[in-house]
Amino acid sequence: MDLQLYWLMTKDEFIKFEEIALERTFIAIKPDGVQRGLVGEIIQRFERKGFTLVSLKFMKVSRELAEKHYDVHRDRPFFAGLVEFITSAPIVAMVWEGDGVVAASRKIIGATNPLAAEPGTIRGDFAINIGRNLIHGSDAIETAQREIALWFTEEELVSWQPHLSPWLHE
Ligand code: IDP
Ligand code: MG
Repeated sequence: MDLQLYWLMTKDEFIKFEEIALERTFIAIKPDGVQRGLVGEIIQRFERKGFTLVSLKFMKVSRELAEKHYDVHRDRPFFAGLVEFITSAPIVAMVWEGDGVVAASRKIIGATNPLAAEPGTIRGDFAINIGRNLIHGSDAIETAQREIALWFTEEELVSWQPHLSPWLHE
């Protein structure tokens, strides 16, 4: 974004610009990430990359929400165990925003099987088992939209103008 344009925009104009231009993704730190004390470490990786936090909540997940979230996996053999695990202890649900945030988050997270995940990714650095892979991230823009709507109300999504923006974008 043009630096001069950025400073000249009113708050309403910025919010409109943001709605048109910015992508959002749904990220959840699963119960193993919380229990292992990795919440700060995980959040820091998204923060220092330059993405913007739009919402965050610490919560126990209901069976209904877990089943809806993982609906695409309903017929897979691991579905019951996955729902059991996600509902077993608190998680951190978040929305992050920025250009290309959906695909970039998947890279930050790493491959589904942590033993195949590259070092430097969250799963590659901190996990060893597919059923304890610490974190969820939406796999496509449409999935992100569905998941954000499932986990958050419109009021919980905070549009704001990070002062770092001109130092992160041309
Ligand atoms: P993703 O989290 O990398 O998007 P998905 O294929 O969408 O991976 O699977 C959702 C979650 O289900 C995984 O993160 C993992 O926790 C769990 N899962 C996937 N495949 C298996 C499996 O073969 N055994 C046990 N758990 C699995
Ligand atoms: Mg997935």
